[in-house]
Amino acid sequence: HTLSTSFDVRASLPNTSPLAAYLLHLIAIKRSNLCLSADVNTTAELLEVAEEVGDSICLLKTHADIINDFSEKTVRELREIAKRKRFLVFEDRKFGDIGSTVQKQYTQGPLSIAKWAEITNAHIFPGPAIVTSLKQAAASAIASYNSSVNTEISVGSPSSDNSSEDEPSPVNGVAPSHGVDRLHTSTRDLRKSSVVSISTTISTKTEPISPVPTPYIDDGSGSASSAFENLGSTPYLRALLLLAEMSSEGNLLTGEYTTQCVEIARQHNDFVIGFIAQRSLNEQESDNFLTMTPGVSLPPPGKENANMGDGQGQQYNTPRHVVLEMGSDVIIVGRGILQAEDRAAEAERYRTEAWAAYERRIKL
Ligand code: 6AU
Repeated sequence: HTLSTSFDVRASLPNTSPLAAYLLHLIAIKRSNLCLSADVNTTAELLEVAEEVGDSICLLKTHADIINDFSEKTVRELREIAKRKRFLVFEDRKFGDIGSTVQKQYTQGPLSIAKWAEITNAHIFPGPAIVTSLKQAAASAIASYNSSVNTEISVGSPSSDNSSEDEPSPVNGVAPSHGVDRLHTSTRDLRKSSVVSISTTISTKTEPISPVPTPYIDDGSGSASSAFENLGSTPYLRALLLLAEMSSEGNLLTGEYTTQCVEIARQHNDFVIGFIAQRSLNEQESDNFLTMTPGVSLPPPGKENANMGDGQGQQYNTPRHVVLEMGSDVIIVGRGILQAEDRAAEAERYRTEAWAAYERRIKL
């Protein structure tokens, strides 16, 4: 029944997790069910394409492990663009290991995905513990971040020069932006055996867990519309997509495997917000999963019969086919946009096509 229901109405259905509701509203406000797959190899290219197409997308998907110079700067600047242009970030990590290992892969290492991506994805071939483990890791990563910005410990005897008191307090769980200054402050205080904030160390080591962008806040750009204002406040949230089907030729995610995936998602619909799939898998009355579909491209104008593949197993369908005929909600487009001469214009072409297919599907 989600096929004929608008994104706005779906945002308000019972059992819709806060992040899914937020994304559904964001999609409706931006009139964009387009996710850019930003498969680029440098931070500069990532930021450039995010600026160029940010207004046209609801979601930006990354493969952080293909960015040669991925660093804290990559994350900080991407988050700044995401906040300003109002899109969520989805790290396409495709987790696929035992629970204990995926927890570490999600929260540790040079990528520390849980700190900066609202959404990530996982295969279910290791069994359902991959979902519960990622859910647990997301919860504790957020809790530890929140406590890091709120907790102070006393090291030795407090001195009168307690400069940590002068630091701006976190607003809404958001760490102060001048983390490096705070590190210097804490080092000085530590030498003096003064009061040191735990947050100082944690929030300067890596970019703090970012909040979901808050479109309702006027960021000074003058572009906050009343619709964005109505979207309301969203706390730090993380969510998961399960790979239920793939776009590549000869893949094994079919039949009973896909059915099992949907079952697992239903049992954890507070964390699993949807699927990577080629068609809607919402079958039960209570299902309200978001379907996100990769393997989407538009043939260049005048070449409607062009071969729809990349010669390496990828299979492409049009936005209209996946959204209108297969019931998908969000199209994921990489090279179709990245290789265009005018990427902003091409993103708009995809957004318009996918949105028209959605409006036709719900018969607006
Ligand atoms: O549009 P493309 O072909 O340039 O890029 C498609 C993007 C790539 C793939 O890693 C990803 O979508 N992808 C996925 C995802 C999103 O999980 C699943 C799948 O079945 N096929 C697929 O292409 O970044």
